[in-house]
Formats: sequence, C-alpha cells, structure tokens
Amino acid sequence: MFPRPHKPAWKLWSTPGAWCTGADGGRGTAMSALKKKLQDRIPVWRNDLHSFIKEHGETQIATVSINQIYGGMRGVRAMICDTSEVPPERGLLIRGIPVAELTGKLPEEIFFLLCTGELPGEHELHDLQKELSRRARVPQYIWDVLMAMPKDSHPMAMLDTAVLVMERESQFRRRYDEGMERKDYWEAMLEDSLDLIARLPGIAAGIYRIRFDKGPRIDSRGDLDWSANYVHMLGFDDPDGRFGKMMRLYLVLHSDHEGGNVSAHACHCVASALSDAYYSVSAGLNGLAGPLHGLANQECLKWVLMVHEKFGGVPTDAQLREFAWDTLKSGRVIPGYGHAVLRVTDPRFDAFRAFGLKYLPEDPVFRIVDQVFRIVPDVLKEQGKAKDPWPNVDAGSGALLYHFGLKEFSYYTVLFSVSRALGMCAQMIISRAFGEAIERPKSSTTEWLKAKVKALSPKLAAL
Ligand code: AMX
Repeated sequence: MFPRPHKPAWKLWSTPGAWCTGADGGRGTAMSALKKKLQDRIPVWRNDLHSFIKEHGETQIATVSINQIYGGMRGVRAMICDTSEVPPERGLLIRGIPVAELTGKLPEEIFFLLCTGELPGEHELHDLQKELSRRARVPQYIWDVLMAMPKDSHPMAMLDTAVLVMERESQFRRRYDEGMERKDYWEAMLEDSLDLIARLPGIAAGIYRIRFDKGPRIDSRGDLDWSANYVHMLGFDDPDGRFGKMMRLYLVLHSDHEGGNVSAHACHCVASALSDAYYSVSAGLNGLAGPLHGLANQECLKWVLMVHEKFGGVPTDAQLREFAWDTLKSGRVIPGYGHAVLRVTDPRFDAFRAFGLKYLPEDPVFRIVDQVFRIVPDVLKEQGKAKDPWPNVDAGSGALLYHFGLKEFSYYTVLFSVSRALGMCAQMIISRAFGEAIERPKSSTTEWLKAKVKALSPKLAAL
C-alpha cells in the first residue's frame, strides 16, 4: 500500500494534462464507448470544477437550523450529485431531463445518461450492451453462498450478501493496493460498476428462483437487453410482452433519485472512504431495505391487499376513507404516500398509473390503487401532518407486479435495488472523477447545542 497525499484531489489536477491516462488505463484492454466518452468529459468537468471551487470556495450558500439537525438534515444542502435532481415541485430530472420523457428508454441507456450527461448513440448503446453481456456470468461461489443461507432469509439480505461476497473481485481494491494514481480512481470504479451491474439481473433472478422454489436457475442470454434478460432469467411467461414492458419501465423509473436519499447517501458516504463499489453498493442496499425507503413498495401492496380482503373487492370511497383513517389512528403511516423532498405527485407514480390504465384498467387491485390516489391525499391533508400528501414511486408499482403474477412481496425491493444500482454506481464514478473528499460532517452534543443557543440569545443568557 502506498501513502497518499491528504489534499483534495482537485488540487492535484492543477497541472495541465495531469489527468490524461492511457486510453486503457495502462492495462492494454480495448476501451468501451462509455469509458471513452467519460475520458473525454472528465478533464472538462475537472477543469470547470477546479476554477469554480478556486473562485467561490468560501461562499456561504446555506444555514442550518436546530429543526434540521434533529429532523434528519432535511433540506440541508451539503452534498453534490450531478446525475439527477429532484425539484420538489417537478420530481425527478435525470441529467436535466424529466423522467416522464425517458420512460421509453432502456435502463442501460439511462445508465449511460447518468454517467455522461448524454443519451448514448446507437453504436454507444450497442457497445455498452456488449460490455454488460460479456460480464454477465455469475460465478459459482456466489450461488454456493446463497444456497447456504437460511431458507427464510429476506431476499434483500441475500442480494446484499451476494454483492458483498463479490468484493474479492474488486478491480478498484486491487489497483489501489498496486498504487493506482488518484486521477485513475474513476476508471477502476467504472470497471467494478460494470461488473456489478452486468451480474445483478442474474443474481437477482437466481435469488427469486432459489428463495421461492421456482425451479432451477435460468441461464443468461447474450442476445437480450439488460432488462429483457432479467425477465427471461426470472422465468415468467410473457406471451404478449406486457410484463417485459412493465419491468423495463420499472428499471428505468427507479434508477436514481438524487444524492440525499438513504441508499444513495449511505453508498456515497461509504464510497468516500475509498471503499470499493461492492462495499458501497452493499451499504446502500442495506438502507434501501428499510420500510420508510425501498421496502415501502412491499408495505404498500400489503396495505392495498388488506383493503381488497376486508371489503371483498374494490370498496366504496367512504369505506376506503375510513380504512385510511383507521391506519393513521393506529399510529401507522400510509405506505406509498409522502416524501422527504417531493411536494407533488411523483412523476414516477404517474408513469406507473398510466401503464396500469393502458394495460390493466380492470384489474381490481390496480383499481384500488387508483382509488387510493383519489382518496388518501385528502385524508392526509385533513390529518395535517405529512408535508407531502401525494403518492410516491412505491404507491403503484406493487399492483402491477402482482397483476403479472410476481406475488412475492418481499422480493419487490430486490427489483428496486437492481435498478437503483445504476444510480449508485453512476454517482460513485462521478465522485471518484471529481476526487470528492471523505465525508466527515461535524456532530454536536445536545448540551453543546443548548450552550450555543444560550450564547446566541441574550435573553436566554440572562436567565
Ligand atoms: N402516512 C402517515 N403519516 C405520514 C405519512 C404517511 N404516508 N408521511 C408522512 N407522515 C407523517 C410523518 O410520519 C411525520 O409524523 P411525526 O411528526 O409524527 O413524526 C409527519 O407526517 C411529517 O413527516 P414529513 O416531514 O412529511 O415526512 P418525512 O420527510 O419525515 O418522511 C417519508 C418522508 C417518505 C419517510 C414519509 O412520508 C413516510 O413515512 N411515508 C410512508 C412510507 C413511504 O411511502 N416510503 C417510501 C418513500 C419513497 C422511497 O424512498 N421509496
């Protein structure tokens, strides 16, 4: 291991040309179109960032209140994420493009967009698909580990274990140990990310088949796109192609949601210690597994099915309103509603709803989802606690999965994870390219805060 300078990386790039690496990172392999594009963009981004920080580094852009400190740092602008943003009144923009305009794309096109800021051309897409296909084989040792896990393991615990156990293959860790230069970190992160993303559909599909006794695992097919291959390996009959379309939409819509959500932030924080992609994505997945975050999709469908069961089908509006109130009065949240950032209906929910209205308008569970959308926002407004009474991404997706026969709720967050890995990896590649520093915010004791408030307030000080 080589000692490294502690100064921020952007200072290391001030020598013109210092970031120019050999086209293949010095390892003699052919360079993919994605890597080539990043290699063109990154010096430009670094130059721009360098001048920006040099000129404006000391400018104050925000203050922090005690409410925010105790309230999960809500709204505190203290991190960078260039892959996507979530304006509260608009919802997700991926590299500035509203997600509603991207619903016809393939997930791998979105990954290219997240990483580079541009959708791939035909050749670039084909090249990325070839890269992913080339790396897709899941090694036997992963299956051995998964098969050895207790039968009742949560599918998220299985996915996370599989990701972590692959850490032994990290190119970042190997090259770091060999003394890789800081300016090349992003390349090794890209390699690990591509390996991870390529294998995730196979691993996730294998988990589905192992965990829910669906029969032998199904081999990957090199002639299918990333999402179609996942559908193929899950083993679903899809005679009219609707399930495949839905899955493609699902994997696009969940890919990224700026940097402050629990999974993205956990991943970013761990990666900032120069932990490799496997450690970092695993950390992000652990956060996604929480019921207030990614697990909400399973909770949400459970809630809708409880309605269905209690009323023997689609209830009346009055019955549904009462059921929603009963949930709130029992101290529980209505899953799929509310958001830490959004203040409008999540455009990702709109996209799922549009899909349901087009492809399964008569499905009773979907009809309840649509009815909940009409009733619950008013209930939440009347209760007056939730700042955002509107549906988030998780409010509708479960009903679609259920319709197509994917009824194992505990698996839903795995689907979310396969998609969200695209965003987590893209964010880490960019962070490495920017040479972001290790995260280390300052915490305070409650006593320190009280003393600070006292010192700031003359009235309190006089008490
Ligand atoms: N049902 C009932 N109460 C809700 C609510 C909901 N759907 N959403 C928010 N509230 C309550 C909060 O629990 C909080 O109550 P408290 O003051 O008693 O603690 C109050 O309203 C204020 O919360 P907030 O500032 O509006 O939300 P937040 O930023 O603290 O939390 C979220 C955001 C998503 C965790 C919350 O809305 C929630 O729990 N929703 C239900 C779970 C869910 O759908 N999660 C998925 C989010 C999307 C995702 O990550 N996949």
